[in-house]
Formats: sequence, structure tokens, C-alpha cells
Amino acid sequence: MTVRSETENTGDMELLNLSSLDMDSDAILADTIHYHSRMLGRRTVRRQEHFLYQALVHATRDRLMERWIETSNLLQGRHGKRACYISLEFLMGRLLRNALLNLDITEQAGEALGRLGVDLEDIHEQEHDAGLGNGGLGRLAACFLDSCATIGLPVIGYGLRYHFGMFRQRLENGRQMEEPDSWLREGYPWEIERIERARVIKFGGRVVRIRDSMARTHVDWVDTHDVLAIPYDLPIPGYKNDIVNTLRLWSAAATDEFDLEEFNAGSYTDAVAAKNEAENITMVLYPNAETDSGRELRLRQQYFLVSASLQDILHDWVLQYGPDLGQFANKHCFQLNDTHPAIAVPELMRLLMDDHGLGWDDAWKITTSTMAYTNHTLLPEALETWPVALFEQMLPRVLEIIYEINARFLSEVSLRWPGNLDILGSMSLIQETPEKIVRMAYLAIVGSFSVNGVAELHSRLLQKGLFRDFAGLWPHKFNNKTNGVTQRRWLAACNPGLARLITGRIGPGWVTDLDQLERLKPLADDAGLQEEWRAVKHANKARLADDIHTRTGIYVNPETLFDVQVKRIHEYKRQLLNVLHAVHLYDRIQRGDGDGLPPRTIIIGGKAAPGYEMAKNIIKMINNVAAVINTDPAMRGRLQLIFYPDYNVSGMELICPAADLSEQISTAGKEASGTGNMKFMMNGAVTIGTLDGANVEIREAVGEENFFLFGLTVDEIPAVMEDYDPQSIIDTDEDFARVMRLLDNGHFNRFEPHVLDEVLEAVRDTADPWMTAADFRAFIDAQESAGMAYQDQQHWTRMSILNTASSGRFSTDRTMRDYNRDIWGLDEIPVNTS
Ligand code: 62N
Repeated sequence: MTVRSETENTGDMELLNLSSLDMDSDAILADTIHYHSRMLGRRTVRRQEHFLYQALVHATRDRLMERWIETSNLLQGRHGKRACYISLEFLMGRLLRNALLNLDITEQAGEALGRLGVDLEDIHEQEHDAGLGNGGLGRLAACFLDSCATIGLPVIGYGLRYHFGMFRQRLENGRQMEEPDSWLREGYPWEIERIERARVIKFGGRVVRIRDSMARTHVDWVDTHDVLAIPYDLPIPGYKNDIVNTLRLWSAAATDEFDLEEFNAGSYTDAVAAKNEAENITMVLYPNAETDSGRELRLRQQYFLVSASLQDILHDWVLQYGPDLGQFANKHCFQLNDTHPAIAVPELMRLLMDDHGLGWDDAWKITTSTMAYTNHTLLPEALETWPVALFEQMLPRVLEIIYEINARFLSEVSLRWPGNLDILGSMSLIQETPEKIVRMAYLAIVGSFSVNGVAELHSRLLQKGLFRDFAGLWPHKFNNKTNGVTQRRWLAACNPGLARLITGRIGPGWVTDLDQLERLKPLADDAGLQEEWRAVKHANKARLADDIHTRTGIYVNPETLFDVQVKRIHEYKRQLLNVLHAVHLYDRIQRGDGDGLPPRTIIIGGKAAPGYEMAKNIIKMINNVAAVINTDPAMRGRLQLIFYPDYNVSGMELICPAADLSEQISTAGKEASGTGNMKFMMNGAVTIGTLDGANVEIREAVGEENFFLFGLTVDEIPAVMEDYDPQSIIDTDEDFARVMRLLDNGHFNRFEPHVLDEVLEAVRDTADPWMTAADFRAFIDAQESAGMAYQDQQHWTRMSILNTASSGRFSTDRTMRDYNRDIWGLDEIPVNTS
């Protein structure tokens, strides 16, 4: 290792020429043993051991570290533009398997452990999921980072290091119980604390204006309660390209100089105890439903993330380029993951004006040419708002700026629509309800140069519906970026059997160019491929069956059709419709009408927000129906229903390779995109679904003959809703009536009267926004077709192969190129493909 000259402006000495570490199994073994004994102080190794996992992570991390430093140096020297993906959630899951894959040392690591008599798979099991997200939105952010590193985009993720991530789900008598997720308890070997980059975040206090000797007014935000933001960096390796990007997660800590006054007044212990309040900010991830109501701590989290991240970027700017911010907007873009970080708009204004001395117009130009907003929901009730009063006391200076943004925006509106007071009221950033509230989505739209939805249908509906007036005012801002998933995690790593089979037929290019899967199309009827394809699926189903047995004690049969719905539990996603179908199959088999049906295992998994009663009732219903079905001798070998407990990222890595049928059955117009639908498709599941979210594009890509479509369309729904009468639908459908009779009669809640009442009432509600009854018949018929199709295994395998072969478009590599082309405009890092 040699010491090199000073860096450009900082005067720091730079240590360069890190000797690069060997990547062979000997070197990995030696380093793993080194960490195991020298750092962790262990004398012996066991097969299933956390310390060995930690030691292997350290050995792996060393190999990432040299590439990480190289990547930072490269970026620093290039003076190029960078994007920041700001998100309250990054649902990373486990990192080891992905790191080994991307470093191309999976085999070497396996061999190294093999020599210790240890199976690498057992070591993977030791890793705790980093569950810093709720569902699709958080996992999307994680897939984006993988793709950016792989295609060489200089993108940094900014998020929060929650002490407790997504809760663990346990079932007690079929009901969801939440337990804290202590993912940091045994230490988290992937993170690097960067205490030297800590920032101070201000809360509370008041705003004062000071005139200087030049008669200029300065705004000061004083008497604040300050909290320290400490960054922890995670490495984000690209696939075999020596690039390592960064995910920077902020953790809250008390400032050392906390509450000097109290300290001096003698209440030393009170002052020290105040530490707690500061550290609360990043204590826990909010396990939110699609709706949220004004929780103070949540707003604190949002501001804490945004202020720390923007300060971090501005600090680096000044270090590298000095105080002139003239070129700042040419070198930065901030992508806001939903409205959760929308407070970045007024916060960047504040930092530019109050800390960096810019005037309003210059600051506004920079803000509105660097901010871009992604929307993830069409549910109007899920649009985030915050009480003005809360802003007033927590972030008084930020509120002033929001008011000023609004005043200037509304004068633009009145120029466009002179004399139209209604539109002023409906577009205002402040909703003048008795309790005044800030509309965060509108703030995000006004402050951004780009507003995108996450699937074609979703983006279209946003412009026609929720954001119609804004789309009229600024059509150029609105665009679509259809979601994707990373095929490295969601095919190469989680389905090694299928990955090997595909690579054997078409070569390995698909791992970084998913469109190459198209080359499978001509082979869809190849008998040899078909046979191997089925064998891989069967092995994956056996693997999942083992996991289900471990989790539930129930044996499921890999020979049956695996019919899978895993996602957050929400009424709009209609797990209820799926259960109604399960009851229908149960009824058919009971009445002796089940002979044409393929044996089927229905698997449902997902978490309900702890405060979402209806979602929790649906979980209870699934489990009650399952208990009856799974113990009825008449169902044996014909039908099973499994509730998969504690569904998370690692669960999906076992589930999606094993699915035959993918349930994507939301009420049309409610699911923004969906991404589980893409993971299933990529792994050869056939979709049964509505024309909602990205299902529309999936069906277009695979062809209508390879997709089981059902249900009302977005355009049909309003007319049907006019005189919607679920009871008359039930009464005129013999199968539906029988299903409801079983449920009404307490067949599934024999000794628990009324536990299903709310759910059954919801089905019959003439105002049921999810229109479960309206789609019952169509769903049952589509399921019938799917079942029939499955009986012809050659035909089914052809559909399965064509689904994988058509999934190229749903890679986040494509999604990220779209963002970069239309929004970010970054230069790709030249990739080392040696
Ligand atoms: C999903 F504000 N959204 C979409 F705190 N939201 O439902 C899905 F209340 O259709 C998309 O495919 C996916 O985003 C990716 O675009 C989603 O996952 C949340 O997790 C969420 C979290 C917090 C809130 C609201 C929603 C909060």
C-alpha cells in the first residue's frame, strides 16, 4: 500500500493502491478463518453458526471495500452528475448471496466453507433480512440500487437506519401477532459507520430576522432542539463490473452539547435522559397501510432523512467546488420515492437561502430543476397530508417556505384560470379544512420537474384523475416509468436451477440483458427443455414444501398446482376473493363435483398493518378456512390452503421459483403497478389477474393466450358501481350462494361466533369499493380455465416457458435506463468487464 499525493481541494492524504485481494477459495478460506478467530475470538466452527456467517461477510466485505474506494475515487475525479434516490424505505433483504454473485465468488465461497465441513446454504440462513421497508415501494428501491450499480449509474441511496425494521409476524389461533424485528442485535457486519460525516438536524425553536450592516435581511432559525444524524454506509455492488455504489442510512443520536441549560441547572440526569428522545427518531419503521394519519414521529423521520441527505450533498459540493452553486443543478438530481421525502422541496430552499445565501429565485430554479417525484398509489385516501399546526411547532421555518411556495404557485394558477376560485382551492398546497393540512403530493408536484407513475395504466390514470389539474398546467412534467425487478436476485440467485437451465440453452447474457430471454421462445415446445423445466419447477416446489413444513408443521405435496398470492394484506388486493375461491373448491369437492379439478395447494402470505382491523380479520378468515380444509379427509390429495407466516424478502426467494399460478387480482385501477407479478412471471409462473397496474403490460408481453384474465376493467367499474347490489349477485349465482351459506352458517368458525362477520358484511356492502362480489363469477371461471390448462402439462410448460421468455421488459435494468434517459441524464460509469 502506498501513500499518494493530496486530493484536489481537501488536502487529505489518500491511501491508494490497496493490494487487491485474491478471489480464490484458498484466500477466502484464510480470511474467513482469520476473522472467525482473530476478530470474533472463536476456537471451533459449527455447521449452523452466526459467527462463521459474520466471518465470511467480513472476508467478502474486504473484497467489496477495495472496489468501493476505487468507485468513489473514480466518481470524485469525473465531476459528473449524480442522482440521489431518497426513500424512507429500502427493503434490502439478505446481502451475502447477492454480494457473492456480483463479485463472482459464489463457487469459491462454497468451496471454502465446504473445506470446513459447512454448507454455504446454512450460512445464508444465518443472515437476518434487512427489512427496512413495508412492501413493494421499499423493495423497488432495493432493486433500483442493484441495477444502477450493474449498469454503471452513479446513484446513491439515502434512507434511514431503523433500529427495528418490519415487524415479525406470528400467528396465534389464526390471528396476526406482531413482534419486534431486532435485526441489529448480533451486530450488522455490512455497515460502515461514518461518524465524521455526521450532520446536525434542527427541530422546533422559532424564526428570527436579522439585518446586517449592508441592510440585508438574514433568516435565523434559533432555540432549536438539535439531533445528530450519523450515516452508516452499505456497499451496493454491481454485477461482475467492479463498481460498488453506496446506500447511506442515517441514524439519530443526541448531540453531545445537548441541553446545556438543563445540564448547568444541575439536572445532569435529565439532560442525559433527553438522549432517548433524539434516538427515538430512527427507532422504528412505520408499518403503514396504504393510508397514514398525522403521526408526529413519522414527520420527524421524514425531515430528519431529507435534511441530513441534502446537507450531506451540499457539504460535499462546497468541499469539491467551493461556495458557488451555479452549476449545482447540472450535477444533481433527487428522486423522491413517493411523497414521504417531499419535504425535500422546502428544505432544499431553506438550505440554499438561509445557509448558502441564495435569493428565492436562484434557489427555486435549483430546486425545481433537481427534484423529481415518483407516485406509487392511486388511492386518494393514501395521499399524504400533514397538519399545518404540526409543521408550525416542529418546523416553523420550513412552514414559512411552504407558504411562500404556495403563494407564488397560486398566482401562477390564477394567471392560467383567471377568476376561478374553485381551482385555487382545489390546487392549493394547503387544504383549508377546519384543521388546515399540507398536501404533500401537491408540494412534490409543484417543486419537481418530473412526476412519474410506475406502470402505463397508473401513469395515465394519474393524469386523468388524481392530478388532472396539474397535468393540465404542466403536461411536460408527467411521465411513466414502468417498474421492474432485478433478475440477479429474482432469477439468478433465488432460482439457480432455472438459471443454469436457461444459461445452458441461451448463454449467460440474460443476467445483464434480460431481453435475451426471448431466445427461449423458439424452444417453448422443445420436449427436452420442457422436461428439464418441469424438473426444476418440481425441485423448487419440494424446497418450498420443506420450508412450509418447518414454518407450519403442514406437509404440502409438490405434485399439486401451487397457486400463490403473497403481498401485503389489503382489501384492494382482494385476498378475500382468493379465499372465496378456496371455499368454492372445497364446496365442489364436498358435493362430489371435484373430479375434473387438478389437485391444488393455495398459498397466501402477507402482513397486515397492525392498526388495519379489516386486514387482520382477513388473515383470521384465511386461517379458519385453512383449518377446516386441511383437516377434512375428503380434501386429501385434492385441496390445501396454507397461510405462509412471516412473509418477507427471503420468503419470496423461496416462493416465486416454486409458483405455478400467480394471483394478481386487485380491483382494476387500484394497484399502481405490482412487482411480485414480475418476479413470478420471470420464474415461469402463469398469471391469473385483472387489467390492473403492470398486469396490463405483462399480458401484452406474454400474449393473451398465456395469461388468465378476468374482472371488470377500470372503464366498466363506474357504471357497475351505480347500482351495485352484491346480495342480488349472490342470489343469482348458485356457486356464490353456496359459498356464502357455508360462511354465514359458521362452518369455518364453529366455536368462534361472529369472528367472520365484518368480512362477510364487507362482501355484501353496496358501497364496497373493492367490488369483490362483482368479480366473483369471472374469477371462478378464470380459475376453472387455469385448472384445466394445468391438466395438460405440455401446454402448461409451454406457457410457463413463454412467461419467462417474455419477462425481459420487467428488469429494473430497463427501468433505470428509462429514468436515466428521461429524468436524470447521468453519464454511465465505464464498466470493467474483464
Ligand atoms: C407499492 F405513507 N406501494 C404499490 F407511510 N407503498 O402499491 C405497488 F403511509 O403497486 C407498486 O408496485 C410498488 O409500490 C412499487 O411502485 C407501496 O408499497 C408502501 O409500502 C407505503 C409505505 C408507507 C406509506 C404508504 C405506502 C405511508
